[in-house]
Amino acid sequence: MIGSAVPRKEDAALLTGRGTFVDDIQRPGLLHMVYVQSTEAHALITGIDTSAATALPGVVGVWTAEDFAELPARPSVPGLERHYLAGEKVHYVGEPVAVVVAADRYTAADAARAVEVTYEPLPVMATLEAALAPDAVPIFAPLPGNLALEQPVTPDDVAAELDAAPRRLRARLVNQRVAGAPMEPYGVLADWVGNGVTVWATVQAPHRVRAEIAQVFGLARHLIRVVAPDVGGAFGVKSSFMPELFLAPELSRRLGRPVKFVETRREHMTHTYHGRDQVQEVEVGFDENGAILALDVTITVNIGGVPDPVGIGLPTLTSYMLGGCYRIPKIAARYRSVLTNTTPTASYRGAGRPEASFLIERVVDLVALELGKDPAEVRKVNLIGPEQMPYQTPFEGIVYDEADYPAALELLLGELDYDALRAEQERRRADPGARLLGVGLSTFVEMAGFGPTPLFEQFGYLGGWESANLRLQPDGSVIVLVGTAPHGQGHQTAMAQIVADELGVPFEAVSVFYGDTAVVQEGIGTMGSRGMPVAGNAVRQAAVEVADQARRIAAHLLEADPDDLVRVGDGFQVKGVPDAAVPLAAVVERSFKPHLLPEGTRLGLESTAYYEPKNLSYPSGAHGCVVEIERDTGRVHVVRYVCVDDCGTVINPMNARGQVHGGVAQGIAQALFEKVSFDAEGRPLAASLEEYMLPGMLDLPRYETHHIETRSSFNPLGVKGIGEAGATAAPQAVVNAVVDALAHLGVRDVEMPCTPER
Ligand code: MCN
Ligand code: MO
Repeated sequence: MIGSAVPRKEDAALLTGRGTFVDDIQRPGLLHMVYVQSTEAHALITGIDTSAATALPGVVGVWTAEDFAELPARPSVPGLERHYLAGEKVHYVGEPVAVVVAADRYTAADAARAVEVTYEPLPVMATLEAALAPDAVPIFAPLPGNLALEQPVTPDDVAAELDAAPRRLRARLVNQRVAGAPMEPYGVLADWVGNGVTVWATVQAPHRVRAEIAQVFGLARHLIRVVAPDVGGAFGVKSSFMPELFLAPELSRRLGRPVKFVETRREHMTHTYHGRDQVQEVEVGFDENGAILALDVTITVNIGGVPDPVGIGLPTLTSYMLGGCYRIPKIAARYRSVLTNTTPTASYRGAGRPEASFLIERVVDLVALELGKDPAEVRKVNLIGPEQMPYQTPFEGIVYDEADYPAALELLLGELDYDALRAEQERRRADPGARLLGVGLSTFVEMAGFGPTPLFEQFGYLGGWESANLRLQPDGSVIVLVGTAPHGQGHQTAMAQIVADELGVPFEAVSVFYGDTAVVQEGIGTMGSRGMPVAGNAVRQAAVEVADQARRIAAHLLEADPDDLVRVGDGFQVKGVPDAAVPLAAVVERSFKPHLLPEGTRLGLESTAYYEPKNLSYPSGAHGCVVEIERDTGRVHVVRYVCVDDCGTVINPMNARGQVHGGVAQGIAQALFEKVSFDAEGRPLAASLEEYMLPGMLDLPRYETHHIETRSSFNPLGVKGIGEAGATAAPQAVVNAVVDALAHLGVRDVEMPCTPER
């Protein structure tokens, strides 16, 4: 089954409207919670008048920060404990200031609007420049300045190597702020009954939420049930702290009724985390051939008004991946995480790695332009060869697994018909009536399968092990519980494929459950494309262990040595003796009969496995984009998009392709359309989908996808994650194409999004 494009088990329900999302869940006596969000970007709160709101019929109450003073601050990095509601001051437009509970959502929204908050304005620092200016006012009280973190990722500089390089150039690259914009915004429903609480939430890591609720409320974990039901996309933005995860349970406890919170789109666009927002200062040293000799990078990331521990540290991941697919002997990197009066930023599809891939792929194209060489040639000069794998990068602990980067590029160039495109480009340039043609390449590598604890200590729960529990039912069917919390990736299908192969049972006989802490005892969650590399291997391990138990019972039934048995059809057979066979069903039946088993045999066929990888996996590939630019309007059309991806063993080619399509769509969108921006007063300029330019079907090309399958030796399945690869590869493929189309006019860079105005 591994490698087969079987249709997804989850689609029957989702495509016929039978999915169950947080907002679908009803409870008797349900109350609705809405925030009063700050209208100011930076101000002292001088008063909150709730009288008009509480007077509205149907309103249960209005609570402000001081009403939750008893609730311990959410555990986080020491010094960065998150508050639930803004207390003395607000840090960005959209920050929750008060919470209203009413009998229905409309009344709650009306009441929230009726709450009168008075502010004493403070200077607003909506940009990095303003926040770092000498006269800037500190934004977040626990931190002395707006420079929340300044950190070298590498101990030494590369000044000597840059000095020694025959050529060098500098660039300033901007990776703008974007929004994850999942179909379903954030939602929570909490029902506190007796001495325990059930929380349904649109989260990527329910067990993490359970642990945090346990800590804040001083409750034992078994009294808390967190359920991530069907989740309508997350893209990383549903993996960080949200105050409603704690306020809804607390209000439910106080009111003795269930409380639901579901964001509107506008609330989502100002309240839930944004991603990216990095400025990168780069200096690169290279030779006349285009070989890159040294890279020096300073990253400044805008983390918004209240620091999130993930957002603050993401440039560490950017730094690790700065070398891309290339043999760059010396890299020096450092970063600054800066507070501004904007919505906080944290992980968004790729979380730190797309920013690195964008940087190095733009740099390679700049080097090519500078030398008057073809970007494909400069890539060939620098690519790490397959014989160099595993490849130790300049960063400790960052070792690339098996891959053939040059082969991916060759396949891409062939599929693009690259030389013909170059000839066509020349022809178009000479024809004033023709649209300009540009070709952009992106040979990328990204890190997936967030696992090894030592590497991920800084990011807490983003890494670590994953758990799987597998049980053979008496009828031979299989129930698998897995610790991830997928939200569109198709784990029911992919995990069942793994089990079918390892256990020798039909794919249809396997059901996979996840996302409920009462069903799955332990788990970490779905982020960092760890589904297949970490959880997939946990599931595999559980299946291997159960298959081993079954083999021993079958051997007993056949009076043979377990090592002499082979798998046949749906059972076991003594090697070379077709008559000596036993079906799995008989083995399962026997596994529940202690009197017929050897003394000491464990009853049932079941295993719980924890798997933590020793290393990450490094999906890679080569993407190519062809654009046409209208000469008179500047409008960019993506006319072709070709992907070559290597995610190691492909579990489900259709799913893997779907992941690439989705990621590439988001990457093209970042390159051409999307940007979360604020005016100088910190007011959001793109807080709804009228202003925030999500692409539509007609803005996106037909994707041409190809796979190279190089098994990773870093995990037993040989897989690399692919959930974030498309988003990592695409932005620079598009921008490189846009710049390529305009290069003969002297254009060296176009900032994202490459709008007609730009
Ligand atoms: N797959 C495969 N073979 C591989 C690797 C993956 O067939 N070698 C397929 C499998 O079917 C698997 C899927 O791709 O179910 C994704 O697996 P993986 O790459 O391991 O990633 P995760 O399951 O951990 O998913 C997380 C990843 C992340 S981090 C973001 S962000 C993201 C993404 O997935 N958010 C998504 N894809 C998304 N897709 C949807 N629909 N919605 C989101 O919010
Ligand atoms: Mo993610």
